[in-house]
Amino acid sequence: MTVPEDIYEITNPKDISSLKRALVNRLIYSIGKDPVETQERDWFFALAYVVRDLLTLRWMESMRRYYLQDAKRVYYLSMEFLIGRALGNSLLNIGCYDEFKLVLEDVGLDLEELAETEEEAALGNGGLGRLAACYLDSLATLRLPGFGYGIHYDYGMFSQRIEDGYQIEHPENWLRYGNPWEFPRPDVLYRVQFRGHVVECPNADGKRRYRWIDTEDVMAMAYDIPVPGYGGETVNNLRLWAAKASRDFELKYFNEGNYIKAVEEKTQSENLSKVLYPDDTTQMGRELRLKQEYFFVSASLQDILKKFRIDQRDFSDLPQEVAIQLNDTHPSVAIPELMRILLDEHQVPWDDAWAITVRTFSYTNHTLLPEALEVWSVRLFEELLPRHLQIIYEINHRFLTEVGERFPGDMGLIQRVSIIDEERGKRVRMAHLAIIGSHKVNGVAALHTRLMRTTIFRDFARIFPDRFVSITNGITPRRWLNQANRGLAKLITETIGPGWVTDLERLRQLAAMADEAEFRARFRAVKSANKQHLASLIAKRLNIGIDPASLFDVQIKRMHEYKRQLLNLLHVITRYNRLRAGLSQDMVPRTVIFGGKAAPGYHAAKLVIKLINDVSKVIGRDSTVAGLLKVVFVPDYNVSRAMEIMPAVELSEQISTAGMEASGTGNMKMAVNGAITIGTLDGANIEIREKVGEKNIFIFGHTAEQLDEMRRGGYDAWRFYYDNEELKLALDMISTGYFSPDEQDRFKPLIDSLLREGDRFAILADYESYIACQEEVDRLYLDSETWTRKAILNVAHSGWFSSDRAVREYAERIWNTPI
Ligand code: 26V
Repeated sequence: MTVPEDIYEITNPKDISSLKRALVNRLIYSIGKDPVETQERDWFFALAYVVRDLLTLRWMESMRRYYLQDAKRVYYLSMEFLIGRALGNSLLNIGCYDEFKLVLEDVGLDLEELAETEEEAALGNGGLGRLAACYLDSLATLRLPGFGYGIHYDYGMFSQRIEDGYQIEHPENWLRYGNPWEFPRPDVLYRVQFRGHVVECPNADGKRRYRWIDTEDVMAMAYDIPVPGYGGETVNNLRLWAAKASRDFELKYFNEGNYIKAVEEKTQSENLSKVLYPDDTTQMGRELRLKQEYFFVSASLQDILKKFRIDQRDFSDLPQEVAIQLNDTHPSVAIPELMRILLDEHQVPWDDAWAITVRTFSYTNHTLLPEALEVWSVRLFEELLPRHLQIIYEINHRFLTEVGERFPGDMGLIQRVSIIDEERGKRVRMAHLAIIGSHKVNGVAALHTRLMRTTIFRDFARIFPDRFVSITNGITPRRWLNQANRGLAKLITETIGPGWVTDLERLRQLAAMADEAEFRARFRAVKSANKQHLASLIAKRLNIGIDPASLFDVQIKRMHEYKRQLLNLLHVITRYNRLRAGLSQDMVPRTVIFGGKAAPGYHAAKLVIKLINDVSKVIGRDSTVAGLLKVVFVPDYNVSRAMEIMPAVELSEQISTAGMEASGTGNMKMAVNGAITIGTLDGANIEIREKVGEKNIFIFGHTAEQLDEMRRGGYDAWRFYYDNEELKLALDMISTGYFSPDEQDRFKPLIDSLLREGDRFAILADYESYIACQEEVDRLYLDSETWTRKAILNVAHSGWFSSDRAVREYAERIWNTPI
């Protein structure tokens, strides 16, 4: 049917009175509340429904357009999408923010306050999940037919509370009041098989055929979330899968008359999409995690192929029509799954199926840390996915045969590149599978890609010299500048016009302004207002007073040993000691802000949180440093907290052990918000230095190569301890209970890891240059004109870190969907 135009409720989104009518209609008819008797949440839901309505029309138009253009589709498969709140972002992207602000004022409500009632979609751990969300924003803004596929978790990232300085995890029931953005699609339902066994049966033509039978099945039901691009023209889709029991259980037990058992089994299978795994540090090989991975991969591939087959195309066309990006190895079981579908369900010959598969998939690696690389025991794989294991064996066999032919006699090579790790119990190495089954493998920053090619995947780089590419991460300027920092966005738009929102490199035009005193004053006024705002939030929520005139020194990210929050703390303690010794003349007042969650089982990271809080307490109580030094741990760091903090940062702490942070994206968010980075030559910091210029960044510490060399010569932790009195003092204070008088050896494990267990993260080796670098920071901060100039240049030269640039590179170099 064709829809008559006059049926739409809002024909002109700039017409305030029609917006208001729509809002009140939603309140009454969708929420069922009398406008005279409402809570703030009711209005939030009513507003979200109106906005969703506006998105829905454009969403349908976008889908029609893609269909008519017969455009190649890009599918981004990710276990995580760390979206955050959607209201403010959607309003800005469709260009109705101010209009709705007026409408709400009319009914006596404040839009910003209302926006706070939205539960955030925290369906991710950290960098990898947030990157996926930024890329969805860019795909839509660039008008590319790019779709996310993931899991509809009932419980996303846990919320963090701090009790007595310790992290306590609480489940976050973000769907408690329902999710106004999503469309449940009970009709989009796929069967996902598990367990069972494989039987071989000859085909009519005598060829062997495999059937996977007697499986235990779970259903995957779709939830669709609209993803608006900037300007609101294009709206793409994020499809998340929730587990629903298959009716087989019911029938089986109902027939036996065992009703309770039937319901029990039903809840069991629906547990699959219950919770996000909150540990991105160590791979633990849990059965439920592998089930989650296959569950969403299987449903997504069925969905992708169903859409592809609409026009009865031949499978050999798949790579021209479809690109599938694997966000880390988590969805890499998609490779044997597509093979299984082609081989077993459509009788495509192996070589053809393999060529189609490799040309369709590409894989992004996000970490080099060996403990985070995914491996699954062959036993578990065989139990859950017996047919996939067979296919993996066959992929491996053919691959190793080819390698053997190309590199005769190199047995070590065969063992090293095999998908199956034969040592320490047989295990499937998912990264090897992902590399072999993709036509492109990308690292997320230049150094990261180089290390990938020269260290953990060097054999593969030799075997597939053209497969490895580098695409440095990016962040969306819509959320991280236009939305999060309204003050700076306004100043920029007044200075260079509004084009930067979709063409961030235009920020370069600000470079000339850095030399103008008047512009610097305005820039400073914005930063100062942002700092005051953050100070007032901290005062309100944590009841801690911080001085808005002090230097805001910020480290916000997941708690990890390699990110070295402990190194930051050693500087804080050293600073404290210097202040108490009366050496305050060259030091500027500082507020050191930390925020981040530790994985629930990561004891060392949790102990660092406790140490930060203990140090904060001691310093906070010491009147001799009042007004000069303060330490704040902001609990429950998440996307919303990040949006509050980023605009107020002056010093951006990016101090990971060189070679260990694949890219970092918080570093980019802070730079574009006018912070100056203090960091190591790691991840994208290197590229930030290239872009902003080495005079406008504080670099310290050993390079990845130097650390490598140092370790080869034998790392002597004690030498650093004895050679530096201030370091020794700081470590001794921690280990002798200066910050924990109630439990003197509380932090002994942290000190032991440095002094007795080899200091894997080279904290001691980098201490001295870090402290020296921090002294330089103080010197520069005293000269506020020069500081401001450098901060402006950071903004001006951060345009390249837009996720629009990154997604364009994927489109050109990997997906073959150039823009
Ligand atoms: C690993 C695991 C292990 C099994 C359980 C769940 C889980 C979840 C995630 C991960 C991988 C985490 C890797 C990651 O987040 N890497 C970060 O990716 C960012 C985006 O590319 C990058 O900026 C960060 O430097 C990198 O640490």
